[in-house]
Amino acid sequence: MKSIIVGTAGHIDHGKTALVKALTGIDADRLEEEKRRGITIDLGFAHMELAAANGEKLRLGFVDVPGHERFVRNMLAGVGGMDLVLLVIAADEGVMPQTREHYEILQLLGVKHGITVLTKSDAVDAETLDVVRLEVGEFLRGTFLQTPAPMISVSSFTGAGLEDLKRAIVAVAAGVRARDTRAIVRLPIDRVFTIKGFGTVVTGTLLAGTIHREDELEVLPARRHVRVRGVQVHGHAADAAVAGQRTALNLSGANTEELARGMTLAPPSTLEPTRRVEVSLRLLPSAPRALKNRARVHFHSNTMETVAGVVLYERKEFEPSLAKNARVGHGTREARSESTGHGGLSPGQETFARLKLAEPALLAPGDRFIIRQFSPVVTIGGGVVLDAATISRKSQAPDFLEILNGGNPEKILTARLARRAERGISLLQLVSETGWTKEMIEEQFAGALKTREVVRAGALFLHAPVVEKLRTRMESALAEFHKKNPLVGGVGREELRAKVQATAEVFEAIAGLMIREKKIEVTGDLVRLPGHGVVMKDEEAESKKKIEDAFATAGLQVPALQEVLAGLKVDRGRAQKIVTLLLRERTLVKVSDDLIFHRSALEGLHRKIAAYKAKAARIDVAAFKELTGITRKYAIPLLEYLDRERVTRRVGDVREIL
Ligand SMILES: Nc1nc2c(ncn2[C@@H]2O[C@H](COP(=O)(O)OP(=O)(O)OP(=O)(O)O)[C@@H](O)[C@H]2O)c(=O)[nH]1
Ligand SMILES: [Mg+2]
Repeated sequence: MKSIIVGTAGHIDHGKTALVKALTGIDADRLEEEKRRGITIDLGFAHMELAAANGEKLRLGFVDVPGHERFVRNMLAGVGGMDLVLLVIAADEGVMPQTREHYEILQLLGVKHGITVLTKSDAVDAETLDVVRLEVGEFLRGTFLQTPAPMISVSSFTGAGLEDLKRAIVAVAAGVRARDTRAIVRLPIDRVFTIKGFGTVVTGTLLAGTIHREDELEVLPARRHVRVRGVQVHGHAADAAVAGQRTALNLSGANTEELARGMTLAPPSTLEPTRRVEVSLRLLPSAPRALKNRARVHFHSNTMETVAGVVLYERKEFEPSLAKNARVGHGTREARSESTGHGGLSPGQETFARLKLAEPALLAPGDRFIIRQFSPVVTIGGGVVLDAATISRKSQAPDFLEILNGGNPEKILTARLARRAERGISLLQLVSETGWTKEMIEEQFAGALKTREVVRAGALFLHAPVVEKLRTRMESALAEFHKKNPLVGGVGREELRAKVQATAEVFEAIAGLMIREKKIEVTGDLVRLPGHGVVMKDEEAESKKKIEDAFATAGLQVPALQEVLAGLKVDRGRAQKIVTLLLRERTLVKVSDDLIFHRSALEGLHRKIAAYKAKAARIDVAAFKELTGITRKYAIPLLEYLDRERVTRRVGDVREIL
């Protein structure tokens, strides 16, 4: 079963609501004021089912919009989810101002499927109808509604043409692509109300994904968590609503005052509201004047609206051949001229821009939007959101935006990866930046991971050139260290990480990679280049063994270091270096200025304390001495060591075992 959203558009009084009623039997004008004044003020909804050509059921959700010029903002809240639009033009009036304005909006929003409906055919004679047909055909030329898109004349009064219209809807609907299943669930709210005995209900057109009963969702930008108590699709209770359906949700966790049109429901902690978006922006050829850099405009996207400041980037000439097409984004490189500075955007032109929103909104790349002049309020342009996760205050590189605009998911992901440079980016961050599911992202990266263009580093993805850079830094840092410290076994991890300037996560990932490739070696805490580090002469190696053994056999009753060194064949200086080496390797551990222990002895101590903890939560010096069999001389520094290691904590005269 296919579900699509059919929207109306057109001038006031041209018979949109009457047509929806003639088709569905439902009066979409639900407000008392609408009924009294005989006009539509806010969005209206209806639904019906038709049989598709293949015999399957076709579910149609209708969104009926107001034609009055004062209510264009309500129309904009409804137009976002439309798959197929009925452009309604009364045969006795022809093309009127809001016919044009609505039609321009539909094109800016990238609506691809539609039917032109000439209403009130009963009110004109056949000749007039023919003339209107020609006029309207001319008006539509070069756009998504030009022939072969159907143009059908109907009368909602006599029913003439309605069957033709239904057939045309079925035919056009067959070409409507199913909603994106690779995108994260998003339901922009268009209505909020209460039903007695039910509580809070919100409605909207589900843009992507599936919402089930009992799902936990987050209301954004309010960041309120709610639970779905019930789902209704087309007025009937359902277990789930799927993308492309008019959806009503009964929610717990929020009351009507806390929810409003313009907010969006999404999975919890997945998507981020923003106040800055990078966009591709087109000014309508009919815009009254050029759009100045830093102009303020009204911004509408999905069901939300706010005020936005426009920062124009390098200008992109708008291809004349596209001028009447619905193509707003996805411009080609050729469509962009050289930088023309910030002289403003002329009518008919297209450019990249940054929009600064007065309030945070949940927007995702690919979302279409409309801008209206601040005052007087008229529709002047629109475009597509390219990036809603601007990580820099500076202008984005045009190349980056060009790739986002290009629409190739793999290239987009790689560009987003490259933008994060040394920090890398996690799968969850990518989900939040793109609005795509994890599965979609992993699938898109599969090829690049194989060719090593993208490298997976723990929870992070890194771009290959960045990995290369870090690897080079690591190698030169190590080479330099070995040159300066020929007798030392390697650099400590933290020291090396600081030199490489990588986060802990990225550093570990790169190190892991290099270990597997045998480009570096690691012993304990020390990292070195293969073949580097300590090259010991026989007597040095023998001395090293002697020192190690002396401490290993001593247990916790360690000898003084000087005593051990005195018995060696090598001189003082070299002996000291060997001790440094053992300390770096963490074979030996310095516990106080004059006490050094073998690692194995300390490990034994840790085990003893752990076992003791099973009997008592606290230990004092006497008990510690008894437990370890050592004198006060060793006991005090060892206890202080344990405090530092957070194995124990001193409380007065005793130690709490942690
Ligand atoms: N003769 C005739 N009149 C019609 C037909 N359809 C609608 N009308 C009349 O046209 C007027 C406007 O109809 P609506 O359906 O409310 O128009 P609308 O486009 O929804 O108007 P708004 O929502 O306010 O923009 C009403 O008085 C209808 O009775 C038709 O097929 N034939
Ligand atoms: Mg109406």
